[in-house]
Amino acid sequence: MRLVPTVCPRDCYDTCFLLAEVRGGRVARVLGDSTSRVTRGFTCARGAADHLRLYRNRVLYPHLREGRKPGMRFRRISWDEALDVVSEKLSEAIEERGSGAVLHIDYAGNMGLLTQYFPLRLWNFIGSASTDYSICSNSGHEALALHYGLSYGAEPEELAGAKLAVFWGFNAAVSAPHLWALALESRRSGGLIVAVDPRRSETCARSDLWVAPRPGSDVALAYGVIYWLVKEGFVDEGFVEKWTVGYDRLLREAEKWAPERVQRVTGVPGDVVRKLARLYGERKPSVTLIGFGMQKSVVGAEAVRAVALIPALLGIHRGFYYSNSRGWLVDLEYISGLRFWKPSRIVSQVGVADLIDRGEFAFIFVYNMNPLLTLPAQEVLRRGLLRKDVFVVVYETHWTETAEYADLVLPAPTYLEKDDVVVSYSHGYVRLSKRAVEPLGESLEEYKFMFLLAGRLGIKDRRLLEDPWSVLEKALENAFVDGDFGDLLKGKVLKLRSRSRSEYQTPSGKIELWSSVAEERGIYPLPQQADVGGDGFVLLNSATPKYTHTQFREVYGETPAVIHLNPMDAEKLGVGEGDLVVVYNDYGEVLLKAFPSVDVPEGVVWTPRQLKGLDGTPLNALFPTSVQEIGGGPVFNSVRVWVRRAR
Ligand SMILES: Nc1nc2c(c(=O)[nH]1)N[C@H]1C(S)=C(S)[C@@H](COP(=O)(O)OP(=O)(O)OC[C@H]3O[C@@H](n4cnc5c(=O)[nH]c(N)nc54)[C@H](O)[C@@H]3O)O[C@H]1N2
Ligand SMILES: Nc1nc2c(c(=O)[nH]1)N[C@H]1C(S)=C(S)[C@@H](COP(=O)(O)OP(=O)(O)OC[C@H]3O[C@@H](n4cnc5c(=O)[nH]c(N)nc54)[C@H](O)[C@@H]3O)O[C@H]1N2
Ligand code: SF4
Ligand SMILES: [Mo]
Repeated sequence: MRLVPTVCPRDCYDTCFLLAEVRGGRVARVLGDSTSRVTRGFTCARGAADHLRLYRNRVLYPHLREGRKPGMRFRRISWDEALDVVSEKLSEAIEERGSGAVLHIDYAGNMGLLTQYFPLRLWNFIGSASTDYSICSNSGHEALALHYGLSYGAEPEELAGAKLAVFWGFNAAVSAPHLWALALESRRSGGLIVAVDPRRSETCARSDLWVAPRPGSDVALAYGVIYWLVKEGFVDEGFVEKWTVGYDRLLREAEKWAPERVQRVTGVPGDVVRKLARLYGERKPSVTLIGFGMQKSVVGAEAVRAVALIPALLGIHRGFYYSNSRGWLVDLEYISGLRFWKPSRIVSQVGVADLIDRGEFAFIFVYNMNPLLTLPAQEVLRRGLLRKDVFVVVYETHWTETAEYADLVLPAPTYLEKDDVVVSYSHGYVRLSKRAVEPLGESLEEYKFMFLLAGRLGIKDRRLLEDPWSVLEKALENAFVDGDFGDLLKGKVLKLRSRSRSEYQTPSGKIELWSSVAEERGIYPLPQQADVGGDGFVLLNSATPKYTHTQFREVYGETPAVIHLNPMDAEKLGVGEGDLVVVYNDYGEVLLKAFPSVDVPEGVVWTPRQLKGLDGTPLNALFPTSVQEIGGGPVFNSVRVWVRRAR
């Protein structure tokens, strides 16, 4: 028996240190590793099931399509043949239609530097089209940029000693179990936890105070809090004077948010808003954790802007946590090759279905992502991928819905089968993630494939062909506080260096409550509450404990095709528990099973995200390709739907 130190590379806040227990050449168990100060020896239901997922539903060999699309009839081929096909189709696309007709679609299925970033070198070298990576958190990053410069903030360890942790639109009990555990620990020294969420999420249920604004009304709520901070003298005037600009303008705006108006817009009783302000004023230090979830709405970026202004008034440097990925000194541009080469064009990831459907691409390479369940506008996307003039390659660890639309499927090893380095977007602890077992079947590391393909294409550029570990060494040269790349290779745990918390990369070098960058871009310099009223139900959809997006269905079965609605709404619709309902809007319809639940307010429905309906239609058929003004992010939590009983 061997215990191999690895790191969970999934798109998850926690980036756990894990131990793979290897017996007889197979991974028999995956355990939490107690050497991490943040993730401390326990795993979630997903990490603990990785040894099962490793051996199920795997793509083990290259496969070329034989049957029609969509479908799963493929012929196994050799890597040699696969490389011939890819290089031929790629060269043909570039010759006939230019490198802008080649598109790579990828996200964070595995966040390893060698898996997620390094292989981009080839695409950037070729100058293919890239997406803008807007599907998840970009709008919030750009929102914070308006007021703070880079978006980094508090680090998870600070939660344990916080007197107040506010989880704002962030269901951490499910989406970040280790951050949540640290927050729970703060209770031992008198810390309090508040959750702000329209529905009673797992996090709300376990918090000391649950504040429930209407979906999309967080700007009003934040102004309501600011109003009381000012009225009750909780604003740290010395800090505001020294570190911020635009306080007068913010004050004038906040004065417009008297308690009655805040209550009218948010639905939150006036005394609760005041209580939240008092908690903020009296309990320091506090950390405000802003969720990616809340941010994925038509008013998401505005909400992030507004909430992030609160800590500045309390006199805390960057007293929020959103994502620290842009605060580390890891040279991602060097790893991905963006330092040397640029995509010929950058297209909206959220809106890419429209472009594919219009026939803008001749060659599409999908990897590290399962867009056929996770991107919006599924009907359009599917129609686009069925076009005769596009060749689709899917490079995957597992057979997915996206493979059903592929012409060629390539086998990738999971993190348990390769060495890599994973950088977390919350905490700063890094160690080498070691291969536990050899790659299964003929699965091949992404960077090796990149080199082979470059060879087939006759590319000889020395920078492109640089050894991946030497690239990582350079990219991490100044990254650590307490060691260097050599230490990392020896298995040491290192801590990432973060930029100073009191450094603000704004034009004034201060926290710009009134954002000059926004003003220049024609965006209102202060956060603005838009009218979010409308007909039908607001569809909220969020992460559930057993799945990372569409992963782990191999272990836990399909994501439950359910919808939760308030019992009053259920009664009005004549819908009882377990009834089949059609959930629909202008974009599509999905068949789901209904569950009345008091955890969901009237006028709102909730589903697990990225599910497949009972009729096979993806939930994401219900979402448009429209994007947020700031950062181009998706609108998954502000789309309206209607519900009727299925006949
Ligand atoms: N188990 C699990 N964990 C995950 C993931 C996973 O798939 N599974 N995915 C990871 C990834 S990629 C991401 S992006 C994160 C997402 O993690 P979170 O940021 O926690 O996002 P969600 O789970 O989408 O939703 C958070 C909460 O926002 C609430 N919300 C929706 N609209 C509003 C609003 O207008 N105002 C307020 N105040 N709240 C609102 C929802 O009701 C929900 O409870 O999770 C990461 N962690
Ligand atoms: N309705 C709705 N849709 C959403 C969201 C929402 O809140 N609501 N949230 C959005 C958000 S925040 C996100 S982050 C996206 C996530 O969208 P995706 O990234 O598409 O989500 P996953 O299902 O995790 O897909 C990752 C894929 O990468 C594969 N993979 C894992 N490891 C490796 C590897 O080492 N190599 C290779 N080649 N492949 C690997 C997995 O098998 C999996 O199929 O979904 C978005 N879609
Ligand atoms: S999915 Fe997240 S919580 Fe679960 S093991 Fe991986 S990093 Fe840890
Ligand atoms: Mo995400």
